[in-house]
Amino acid sequence: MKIDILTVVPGLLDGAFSHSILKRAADKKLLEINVINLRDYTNLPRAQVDDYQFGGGAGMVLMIEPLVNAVESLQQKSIYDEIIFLTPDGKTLNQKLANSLSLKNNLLLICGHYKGIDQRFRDNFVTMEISIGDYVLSGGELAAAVLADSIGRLIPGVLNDESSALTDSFQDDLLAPPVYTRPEDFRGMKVPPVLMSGNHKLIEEWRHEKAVERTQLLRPDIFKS
Ligand code: 6GU
Repeated sequence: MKIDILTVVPGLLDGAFSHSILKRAADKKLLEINVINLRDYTNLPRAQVDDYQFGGGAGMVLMIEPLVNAVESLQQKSIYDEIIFLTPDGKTLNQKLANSLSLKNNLLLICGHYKGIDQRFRDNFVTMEISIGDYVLSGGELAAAVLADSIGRLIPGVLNDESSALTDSFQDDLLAPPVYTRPEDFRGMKVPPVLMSGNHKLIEEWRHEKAVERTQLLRPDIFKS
């Protein structure tokens, strides 16, 4: 899979994908992430990409021309399955959406900044709008990083058995059960004995029970009996 990210602040994404699981995905050639600077696609002086909004009001708006120049140039090399604009008024990201996007081959993520982007670009070029939650960020970059991470780790072969996506919180509408590692007793705080029993069936039952308990307690809104 390839994910291209178009931004006016490429520095915000420096290093976001060069560690841990997404680095492994890149090393295994399962995922390629390219950060593209929108300023490379304007012909205006001082690499201008934004302007005042018609009708007045505070805040700059990303201009349609550099955005379209960039998209059309990138489309010479890639056929995008989705052109996604990251925006607080988009559809809220959840695991189901990440799962479905992880099945695509080519995604283009567009990061907004300032007051937003020209509506004509949204109407005519964007195919999907995604938010990462009900709060406002200063730009779409951190949201794009969250989205790319949530998608990238789901690509088959990226995670190994130990970190399998199948046991994640939310994958089956349950939060993950608690986990423990050495030592077995830290200052009198002990690991639940069932985990030391060696009985895998009992352990699986206990984990499921804890996952259900946690979900009912912490996220009654997602709990299905
Ligand atoms: Cl995608 N962008 C911005 N600027 N703020 C957000 C967001 C996106 N998702 C939640 N807040």
